[in-house]
Amino acid sequence: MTEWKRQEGEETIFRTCAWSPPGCHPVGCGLQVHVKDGKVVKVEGDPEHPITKGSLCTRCLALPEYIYHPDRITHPLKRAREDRGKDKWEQCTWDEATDLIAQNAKEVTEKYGAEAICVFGGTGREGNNWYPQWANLVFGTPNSVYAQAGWSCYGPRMTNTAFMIGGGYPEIDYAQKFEDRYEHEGWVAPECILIWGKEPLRSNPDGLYGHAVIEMVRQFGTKLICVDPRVTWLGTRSEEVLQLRPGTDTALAMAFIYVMAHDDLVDHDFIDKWCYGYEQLIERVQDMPPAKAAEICGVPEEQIWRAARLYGNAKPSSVAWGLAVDENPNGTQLGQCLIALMAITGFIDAPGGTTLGMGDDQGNVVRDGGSISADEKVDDATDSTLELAFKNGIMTEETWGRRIGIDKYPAMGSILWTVMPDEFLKALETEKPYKIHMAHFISSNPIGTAISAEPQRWYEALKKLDFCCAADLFMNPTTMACCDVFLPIATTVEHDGMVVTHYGLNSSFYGAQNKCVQVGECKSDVEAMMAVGKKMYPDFWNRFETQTDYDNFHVMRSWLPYEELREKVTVMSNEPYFKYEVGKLRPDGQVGFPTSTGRVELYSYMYEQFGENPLPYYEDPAYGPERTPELMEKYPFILTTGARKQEFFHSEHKQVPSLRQITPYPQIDLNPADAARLGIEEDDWVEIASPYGAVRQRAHVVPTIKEGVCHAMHGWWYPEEDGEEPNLFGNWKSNINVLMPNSVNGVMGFGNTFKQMICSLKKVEGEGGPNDPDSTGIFLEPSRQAEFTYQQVWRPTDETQQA
Ligand SMILES: Nc1nc2c(c(=O)[nH]1)N[C@H]1C(S)=C(S)[C@@H](COP(=O)(O)OP(=O)(O)OC[C@H]3O[C@@H](n4cnc5c(=O)[nH]c(N)nc54)[C@H](O)[C@@H]3O)O[C@H]1N2
Ligand SMILES: Nc1nc2c(c(=O)[nH]1)N[C@H]1C(S)=C(S)[C@@H](COP(=O)(O)OP(=O)(O)OC[C@H]3O[C@@H](n4cnc5c(=O)[nH]c(N)nc54)[C@H](O)[C@@H]3O)O[C@H]1N2
Ligand code: SF4
Ligand SMILES: [Mo]
Repeated sequence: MTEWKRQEGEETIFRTCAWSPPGCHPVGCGLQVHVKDGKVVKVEGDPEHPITKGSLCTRCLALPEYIYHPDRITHPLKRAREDRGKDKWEQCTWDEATDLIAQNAKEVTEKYGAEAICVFGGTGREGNNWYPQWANLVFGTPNSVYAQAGWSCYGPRMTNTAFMIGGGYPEIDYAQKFEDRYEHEGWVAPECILIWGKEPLRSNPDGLYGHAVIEMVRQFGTKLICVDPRVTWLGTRSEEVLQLRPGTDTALAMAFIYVMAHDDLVDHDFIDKWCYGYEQLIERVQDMPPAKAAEICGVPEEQIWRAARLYGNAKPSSVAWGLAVDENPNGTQLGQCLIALMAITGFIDAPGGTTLGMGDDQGNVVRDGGSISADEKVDDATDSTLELAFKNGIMTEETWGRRIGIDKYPAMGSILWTVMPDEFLKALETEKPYKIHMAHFISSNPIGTAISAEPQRWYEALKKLDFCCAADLFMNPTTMACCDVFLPIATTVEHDGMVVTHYGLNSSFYGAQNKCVQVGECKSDVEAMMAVGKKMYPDFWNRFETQTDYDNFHVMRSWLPYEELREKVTVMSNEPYFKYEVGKLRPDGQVGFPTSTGRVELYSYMYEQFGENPLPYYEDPAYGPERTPELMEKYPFILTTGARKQEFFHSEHKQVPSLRQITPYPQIDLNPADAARLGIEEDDWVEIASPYGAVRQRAHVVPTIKEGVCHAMHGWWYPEEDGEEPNLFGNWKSNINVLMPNSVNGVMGFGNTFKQMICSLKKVEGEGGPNDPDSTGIFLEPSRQAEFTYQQVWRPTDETQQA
């Protein structure tokens, strides 16, 4: 094994694992970073990395351009409150910047209580790992905010898993936990992978290394089934692509279970021993025979039978479930069906099936294939963030009880440590149940073009706050519009750290992030947090001097002391299969799954407890021909959005030349038949409108998208443009989320319309680009009628009361 740091001529070469910034999930891909005269000169893949074996995607290859980009902020900045929206930033010292943050936080806490502060975090970047700590341990507030309508990313799938299986996160098995990988004794390749609303080649989400799917297809003949309204790259290599109408997935998944039961393609032994509620589930799916699902989903009936049989006959089989599960108000039920499909085959936690992790929902019990027992707990190091906050007098339980929106959505509050986002937006606007005065943004840009639905509302609401600060790397619409202090953050190769897949919920390996260079005065997220923490609650925070102190303090992070991990670069988790048979899944050491029945709950007591139907049911999309027929005349297309592109991570990377040249403009995909009818040609600028607003993107006419459906890119702004208000880097021009409502949620609060809205399309005459003055900020009258939630459709039935 090559050393983690070596000298070759004038270059020092570091072996390290990537996380963020720039944006990525904890995939931990292996890098070799070449440094000359204190500067990164080249980044290449690390052939010795057990998972990625030398391959990298474009974003890591473009790291040098990102690190040394002229627009990158490398010193702390401050700005007078009256200059918000103007480019009137002044450089200041870290001491001054952190003083300003601490002073304001203390003032707000004294006057209104700590809950008047909120901390925004986005998706699983490293910085995002710390936003509950910033909230609960630095500011003592319960209000961490993940601002996506209906908390529609990973949270719903985690909740499905927690309620039905008891914890962890099911992932396809690509021998990712073992050093010898595909050679590992006992490992077998999945014979079939059902890929549902996910494109892992582009997204590598949450620690899944998507390229492994290609490896298994090539080396072991693994067959693929894709459920997707678009034919993706993997789709073209699949046995079946079920091109359904977006948002109708639950009908299709119920029909899959119907076929499995009809043909008796299930593992009765496993079901008898380890599943609860199979009979009720099968009775429920009798409502959804393939013929009915075919009609709802716009998929041939024959194909449903064929695909479900292919899946049901495969031994072993696996399921890759993606974001389309979360971004759907009926997605809780979809997730429920997909977990059932993983379990009734008997291939859950089995080789070549769907792996489970041993982490609890804090992600903190994994060690060397076994759990950390209570007597191994050292001081308060294994306490959760909340326990630490209470114990150290930083936050009281009473303050924790004021977390916004959780009274209305307790299911969400029981699994996730944040506010209920849609309710939080209302709280900002109405100042009820109380007024929020201060916000801190870490790895999230809610006025920008990714996380928020109706960003126009977030913009108005956030501008009112007394004090705002951010920890980021570039100016963006949020920092420009409302921040008073800006803390410059170090990239993944500029600080030490640790990365673990699935945030510890299902770890394949632990990787070291090894510091290679220092840029300006940038600090890591943890260092920035410690700097403010020391000024807020020194008794707690003064115990840490370096990021390594902090990492080693936390069990999830200190599975191996950082100093040892650095030398090894990666250490495999080696988690075994069939953990439920030997008591390795339950905290009490009993066999079975950590649910109340000890089994996989196909009939879910937890759902029932939170007022949700314990069994899956289908509901039509919130917007569409069934529920909003009158709107369809004006908005006849079904709109799905945000399928990932390898060159961008959400709103990021638009300023990196070699990445931007791959896709220089935002694109809306539409079918050639639709394009012909509308007189739209490739590259035409198109105005896309919904009842909430209108924006422009460029037409990409492709047969791979279903007729009547279009797909728009998310995350588009123009960092090369004027950043001052009102333009805000062209934030409103192509931002597809201007068209999306908040508050279209399922019973437990989850789901949004990002993947199943309605829209109209119109060719823009003339030049029509984003710089056409007519195209700036076209808002239609926002209609707030969206609050017809799914609760109004589904009501508890007698059946719910039984059991
Ligand atoms: N390069 C890159 N990687 C990323 C990200 C990024 O921005 N860029 N973002 C990260 C984040 S936060 C996440 S959550 C993951 C998400 O990653 P994935 O889970 O892979 O999700 P998406 O790429 O959004 O969408 C996957 C597929 O769902 C299809 N789809 C659209 N609507 C529907 C529908 O209604 N039903 C079904 N069945 N399919 C549908 C799309 O056509 C697309 O092919 O990616 C992560 N990785
Ligand atoms: N229409 C549509 N919209 C979507 C989606 C979709 O499918 N369709 N997907 C949604 C999903 S799943 C998600 S998760 C959200 C994501 O939304 P967000 O996670 O909020 O993404 P960004 O808006 O790109 O904001 C991230 C900011 O963090 C900064 N940053 C990156 N890495 C770090 C770091 O390690 N530390 C710090 N301090 N800052 C960092 C970046 O510079 C950027 O300004 O977007 C959602 N938006
Ligand atoms: S998935 Fe791509 S961007 Fe993310 S760490 Fe791996 S190579 Fe880098
Ligand atoms: Mo996400």
